Amino acid sequence: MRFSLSAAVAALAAVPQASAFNVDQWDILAGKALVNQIEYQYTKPRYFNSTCTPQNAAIRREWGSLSKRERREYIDAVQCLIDSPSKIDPSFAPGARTRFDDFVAVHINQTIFIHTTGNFLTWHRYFTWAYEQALRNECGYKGYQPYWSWPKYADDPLNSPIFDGSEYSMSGDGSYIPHEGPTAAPGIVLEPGHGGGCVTSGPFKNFTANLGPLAVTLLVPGLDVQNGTGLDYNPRCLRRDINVDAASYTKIDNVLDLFNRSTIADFQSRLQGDFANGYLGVHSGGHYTISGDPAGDFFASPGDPVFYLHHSAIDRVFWTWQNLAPRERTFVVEGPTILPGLGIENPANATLDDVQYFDVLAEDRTIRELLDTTSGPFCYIYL
Ligand SMILES: *[C@@H]1O[C@H](CO)[C@@H](O)[C@H](O)[C@H]1NC(C)=O
Ligand SMILES: *[C@@H]1O[C@H](CO)[C@@H](O)[C@H](O)[C@H]1NC(C)=O
Ligand SMILES: *[C@@H]1O[C@H](CO)[C@@H](O)[C@H](O)[C@H]1NC(C)=O
Ligand SMILES: *[C@@H]1O[C@H](CO)[C@@H](O)[C@H](O)[C@H]1NC(C)=O
Ligand SMILES: *[C@@H]1O[C@H](CO)[C@@H](O)[C@H](O)[C@H]1NC(C)=O
Ligand SMILES: *[C@@H]1O[C@H](CO)[C@@H](O)[C@H](O)[C@H]1NC(C)=O
Ligand SMILES: [Cu+2]
Repeated sequence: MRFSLSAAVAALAAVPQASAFNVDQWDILAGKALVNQIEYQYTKPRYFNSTCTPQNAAIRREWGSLSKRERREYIDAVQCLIDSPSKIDPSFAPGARTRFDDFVAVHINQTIFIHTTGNFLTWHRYFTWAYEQALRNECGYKGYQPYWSWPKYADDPLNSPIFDGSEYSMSGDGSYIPHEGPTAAPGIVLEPGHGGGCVTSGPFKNFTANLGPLAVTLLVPGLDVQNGTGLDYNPRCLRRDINVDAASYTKIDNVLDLFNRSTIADFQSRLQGDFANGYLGVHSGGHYTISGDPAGDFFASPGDPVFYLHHSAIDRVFWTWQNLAPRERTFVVEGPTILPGLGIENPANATLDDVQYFDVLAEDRTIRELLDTTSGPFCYIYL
């Protein structure tokens, strides 16, 4: 029973996308991960009373494998969040106007506690899930959060179904403003792209970013950091500078390189880059493929709607890595509780029982509850 089910799921994992576009090595490993996750459910620790199984879980799919109609349903739901009023306390985030802004505000406030920290992967997993829940529960979306499989488009991101600027895309590049390339990480300066101005095509061409920026990396005249917390009202156009130099760090070899790293510490630090050795990594690589404002801002990056496709892909990397060896890689955490380099001596290290705060976005949860995509609050898998 178990064996034939695994075989069926493996076949299922390989088939649906095959006719639409090329299946890559990551897709094949994701299929193996799914088979392992199915087997692991019988022996995994029962921390929670979840009725979720990998077989009844929601399936998150790649943007390019969605039909045009499915992409439009997603885009319309995002537009609904943008058109819905904020629920956050205005004394906390005075500049939040929309429900979409609430997510940006919580990310800005938590930035120094959720990057290069032990909770980086689980925090962003839960954040992306909360966004998916808002699309479904508040905006009538019937699908699930799609992801952006960067390697499929890394040679030419502008001609991808994500950025081609059509009404079925997440909008295209900004208009061209001559500028220098961004410093994407300490010591890593990228070639500039051909944008830098406001996004002029696709569903989000008239989108207004309200919060931030706090850490501007797009070097165009007149784009100024916001002083204070970054949570004040600062309406401006969405700018992008689609960057093929950054995309080179998201090619398939950069993804595959992660899966044989046997410890969570090695895996997550390679994923977030090795800046001292000039290596940007897939996480920053994806952010800087978008570039611009707010996408190139470490604090306010969720203010570009494509953020959630990127972080769903980061989560798929994490999910694949975990389920290639689920017994050893599911309930593990390692790393500090605050961004290193802020002058805090020997900060506490993250533990499985650390509580993650999400304000009005979602219930507080421990890291332990956020490590298995088929228990705790979650019930999804990836194809
Ligand atoms: C799971 O269910 C059992 C029996 O109903 C209950 O005693 C236990 O507290 C529940 N555990 C959690 C984590 O909810
Ligand atoms: C985040 O928000 C809380 C609640 O308003 C506040 O106490 C805290 O100082 C904020 N953190 C940062 C880093 O701004
Ligand atoms: C763009 O947004 C402005 C301000 O919200 C609005 O007045 C205008 O009608 C919008 N244009 C389009 C094409 O949606
Ligand atoms: C932020 O503060 C600096 C220094 O006081 C000032 O030069 C800059 O104009 C301020 N930026 C904004 C957007 O107000
Ligand atoms: C990763 O591990 C797999 C399975 O153990 C092995 O087949 C593959 O060659 C390894 N890849 C690298 C790059 O080490
Ligand atoms: C955190 O973990 C690191 C690496 O294992 C260790 O060197 C450090 O002492 C730990 N910090 C605390 C406060 O326990
Ligand atoms: Cu982040």
